[in-house]
Amino acid sequence: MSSLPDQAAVAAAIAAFEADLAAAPSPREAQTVRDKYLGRKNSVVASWMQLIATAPPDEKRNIGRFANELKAAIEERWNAHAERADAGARPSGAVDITLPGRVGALGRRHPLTSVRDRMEAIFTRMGFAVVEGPEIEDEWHNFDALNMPAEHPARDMQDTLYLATPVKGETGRADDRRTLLRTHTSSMQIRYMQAHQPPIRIVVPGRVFRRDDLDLTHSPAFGQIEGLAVGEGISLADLKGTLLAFARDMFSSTARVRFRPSFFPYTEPSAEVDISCWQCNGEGCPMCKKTGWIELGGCGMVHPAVFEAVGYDAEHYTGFAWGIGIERVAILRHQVQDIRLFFENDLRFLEQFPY
Ligand code: 2NL
Repeated sequence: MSSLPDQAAVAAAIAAFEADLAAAPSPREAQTVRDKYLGRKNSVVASWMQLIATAPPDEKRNIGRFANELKAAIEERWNAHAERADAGARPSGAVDITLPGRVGALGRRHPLTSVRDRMEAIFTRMGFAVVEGPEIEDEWHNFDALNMPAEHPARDMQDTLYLATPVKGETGRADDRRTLLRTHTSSMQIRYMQAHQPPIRIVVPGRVFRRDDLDLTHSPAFGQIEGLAVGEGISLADLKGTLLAFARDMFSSTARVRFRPSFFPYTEPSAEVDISCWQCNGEGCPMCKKTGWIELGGCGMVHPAVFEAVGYDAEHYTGFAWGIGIERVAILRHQVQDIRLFFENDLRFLEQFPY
């Protein structure tokens, strides 16, 4: 048997490994070199380990130490070699096209924005133009012009958010100069009628404000889409057809609508519009609270006093108008339990909606 391994033998084996590895022409050959020194059977390290069994007792420890030293030295050199080979395999800065793609985080529209866009699209296809207006209004555009005179209860401080900044009023009356956060987008329809002659067909989406506390179904700020059509010979049938077409497009192609008599100062006659429940087709279920109907919004034929306020000939023109809440439509479409979720911007909620 050859002489037992010593420190010189360790150095010699390392040098031999380095020379063999440098001479290896391919990764496959390099692997063979590694196995020759580190493999579990018949390798240099393995044969040194085997010597321990037959060596004199006082040599066993040293042989083990040298074998482990050699093993660690070769592993270190092999790992360094593998890293170099890896880095050399592609030019630095190049993209490794074998890696899975990295998908950038995509944002999405807020569910209220999607619903509003969808509502606008439906009315736009029916020939309505989309118009927007100021959130800060004067009392004349928000109340007087809509047949709500100074004593009207809706003008109360309890219901409406007044601002400290006065504007130049329309009538010159003292209270006409107060400003407020608009309670509906009707005030913009008034502005539009002042600036345009019939025929007109517009929808006015936007944020409106009421002095309400936040709860499951109320928010002091919410979105609305109001619509207005004015022309010659426009009738209640046109209003019904328009809202039925909207309900079928927005909720269900087989939906029916019903009109319940109601009251608004700015329409006569006035009605609440209900849509047949699209979950149970009017049979009665939890969604419609067993009534078969779901309330959509309010509507009516424009009151002659409104036409007079904007200078239209109320004998010559007729028109219809409606108001629908955007959150309400979103709550119904997506079956959301709490209106506050729309305003909290918690991504766990928002990410549940389609783009
Ligand atoms: C509701 C009720 C409604 C209108 C809004 C309107 C606008 C003008 C003239 C006449 Cl300029 N009417 N808008 C009419 C009826 C009802 O909204 O409860 N909305 C959620």
